[in-house]
Parts: sequence; structure tokens; C-alpha cells
Amino acid sequence: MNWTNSTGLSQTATPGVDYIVNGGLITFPVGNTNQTFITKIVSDSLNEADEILYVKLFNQSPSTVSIAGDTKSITIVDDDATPQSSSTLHYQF
Ligand SMILES: [Ca+2]
Repeated sequence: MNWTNSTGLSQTATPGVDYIVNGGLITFPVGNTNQTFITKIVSDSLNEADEILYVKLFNQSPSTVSIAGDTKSITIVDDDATPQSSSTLHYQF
């Protein structure tokens, strides 16, 4: 089946800014319910809230296979520190 992180769903992460839009083919061996894929996150230095993006599975083969919960959310956890405020200003005249 295919997967994509371009779902068109309302989310807080911005495609192309917070993550790279991609997708591909993913194969589940018979009897296996777990599989791994890679979504690339764009690093920045902004202190911001965690953001959500969605990943969707589709085009399963055979088509009779059912997918329980074909859309899942991924949380991009912000790893940038809160900026330190400048509490003291020094003036010299
Ligand atoms: Ca950040």
C-alpha cells in the first residue's frame, strides 16, 4: 500500500516548512501489523509549540484488506530553548 504525509487535513505543521512532503510504497509481510517509514522533519532554531502532521495509508492491495485507522498523527516536538530575556541594560555616559 501507499503512505503519504500530504493528506490535506487541517494540521499545525506546515508542509515544506516544518517537514518535507513525501510518501511511498510500504509493504506489510503476511501476519505483520507494524512497518517503518521515514518522514523528514525540517529543523529550525525557533522556540515554538509542538506541531502536528498527519500520515495516511491508502491503496491497499489486495483491496479487500481493511486498515484500522488509516490516518495517524505525528507530533513534531520543539527542541529549541526558550530565549533568555535581557533583564539588564548597561548605559555608560
Ligand atoms: Ca523549533
